[in-house]
Amino acid sequence: MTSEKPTGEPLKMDRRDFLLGVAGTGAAAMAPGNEGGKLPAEIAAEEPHQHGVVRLLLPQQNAHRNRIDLLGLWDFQLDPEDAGVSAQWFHGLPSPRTIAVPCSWNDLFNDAADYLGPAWYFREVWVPAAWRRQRIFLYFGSVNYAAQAWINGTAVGSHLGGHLPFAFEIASHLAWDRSNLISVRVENVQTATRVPPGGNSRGGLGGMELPATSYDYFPYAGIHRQVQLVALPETYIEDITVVTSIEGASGIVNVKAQANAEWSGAGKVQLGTAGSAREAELEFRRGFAETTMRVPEAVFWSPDAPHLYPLELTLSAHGTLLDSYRLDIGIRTVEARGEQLLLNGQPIFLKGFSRHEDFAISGRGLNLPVVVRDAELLKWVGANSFRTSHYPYSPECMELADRYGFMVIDEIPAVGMTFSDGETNIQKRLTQCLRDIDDLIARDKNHPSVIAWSVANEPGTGYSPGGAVPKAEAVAAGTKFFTQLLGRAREQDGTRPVTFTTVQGGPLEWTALCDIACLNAYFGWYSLGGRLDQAAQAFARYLDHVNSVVPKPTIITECGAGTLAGVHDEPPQMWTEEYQVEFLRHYLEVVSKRSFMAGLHVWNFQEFKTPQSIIRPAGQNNKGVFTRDRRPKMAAHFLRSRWNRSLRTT
Ligand code: BDP
Repeated sequence: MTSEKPTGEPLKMDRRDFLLGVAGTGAAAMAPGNEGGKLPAEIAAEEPHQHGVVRLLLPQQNAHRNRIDLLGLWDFQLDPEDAGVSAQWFHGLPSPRTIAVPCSWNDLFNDAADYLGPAWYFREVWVPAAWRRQRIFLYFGSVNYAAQAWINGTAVGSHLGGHLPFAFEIASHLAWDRSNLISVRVENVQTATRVPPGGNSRGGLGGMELPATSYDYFPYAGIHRQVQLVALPETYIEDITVVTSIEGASGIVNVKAQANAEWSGAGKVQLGTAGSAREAELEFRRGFAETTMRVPEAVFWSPDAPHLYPLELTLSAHGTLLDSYRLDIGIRTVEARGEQLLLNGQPIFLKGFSRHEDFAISGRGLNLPVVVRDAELLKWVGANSFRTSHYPYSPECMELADRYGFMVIDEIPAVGMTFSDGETNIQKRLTQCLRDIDDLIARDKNHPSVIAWSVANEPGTGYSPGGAVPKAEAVAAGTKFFTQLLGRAREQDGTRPVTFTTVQGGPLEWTALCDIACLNAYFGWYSLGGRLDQAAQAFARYLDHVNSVVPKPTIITECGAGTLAGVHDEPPQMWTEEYQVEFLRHYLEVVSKRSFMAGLHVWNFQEFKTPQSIIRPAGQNNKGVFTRDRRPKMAAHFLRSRWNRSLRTT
């Protein structure tokens, strides 16, 4: 075990080192995440390319736009031999079973529990004749990880990366006098150049886990969110960007709009509800228009008063409406200034959790009752914030965050980034990360709840003594990587702080590139277990040290202790409910004494599934304050009593 120290080597590596010591092997020695089924070598070696991808505004239905939900029961077949493409399964599956969409496949079928290789989805759909003169797209909210789609046997596109939406334009491949066949080939093979990377390096849990990942959550695979046929008018709104600022009691709302095909013409923005609505004319030139509106005596969005204003944007020609799109916006500002995080010019303290989209049976599939229940429980426990660890969450979850008043740190799936496996791999991961941050900002930029972008979770050098790459070189490669990635986020959105979460003891050169220092800390768990007083002292030293190097607003984005629900002891022992309470009490105490602290997120909101290993009982990470079925542990009651006191109180 490593001992705690305020600087230098990563302090949380003991988990991995311990396992490496026992196993005498890293994940590199193992096949990447494929124990559940035989994988063709070429899939692991050759990354498929992304093509035909169109970015759409979140589909909605109104007088000009239409959509058909394709959720429900689809045909499904695993393809462990990767025979589907050559056997033309896109015309129909040879021996299908039935799957639910959306859902991960892993918890549905015993023979697919750890299977991450190719699998096929198939269904038929009629397209209404009334859509004939429309632009038609096949839209996916999230497919993990690689998706390839066919319409009536013709390939229409492919996409890489889970948790973010994409669409393919399909009108020219549709039949109008019969039903259409949709097939989708999906796989989540773990490779070194994906984001997150698979069990390429040392592995998140030391390379002994099943399936082998480089991260501590289950690599659920499948069609995870909405699938829709979307019909848009010939001239349509491609993008809207709303940026708000505050002048005295007034809200200033800047709206930029993009129409397709460099369209020129007239448009309008209506802000507010009928009766009190304001309007502004838009003049589109080469597809672009902009206006700024003033809302006197505005109600500013905040966790205490998450007020939303409806905003409707329309395009018209010769008095006829061509398209419209509606958003709910919040007027607010967010800023990292000095050592404080400011919302509407006032210092704010984030109380809440880093979370996972995870539930029994549905896996990582969109589960709307759970999305709503989680928002209710967050409110109940007194949270005002969460992080979308370790990937973007569903649009529905983000919509609820706007309505409930949760301040969100919105994160791309860049978990387990390392910098010792060569320039080619690093560059490939960077390409995917840049695509992810572009897509995330495009999807979520108009949510008032999003107060920061996070471009990674716990990147590490990947350095090992005796390895080919010296540590300084790996640190320099990371600096280059994060300079580019954070720079891209700032370029796409100059209105929100950007950050990533640092592993305990990770290189502070990288943290210094961020606007907020986000730290994950596990003193009292992975080190100094059972010695909470010493752990609190080590934690305090660590915070003060980081602050002396990076004097910026600082947030604990993870801290937590594994806890078996219903297990009690006095004095508190590790794994008991009492220990989790005492662990959190110590952390809150240390944090509350430091003015540079701008928040604390407990790891985790709820227990979640993770690869099986000797440190994860029953394949579950037990650091949840709620159980996996969302029942409160003692710590939930403890946090509730602390967090409901006042906004600042930790
Ligand atoms: C952090 C990771 C998170 C893990 C957590 C833990 O960011 O994914 O689940 O630690 O070990 O390193 O519980």
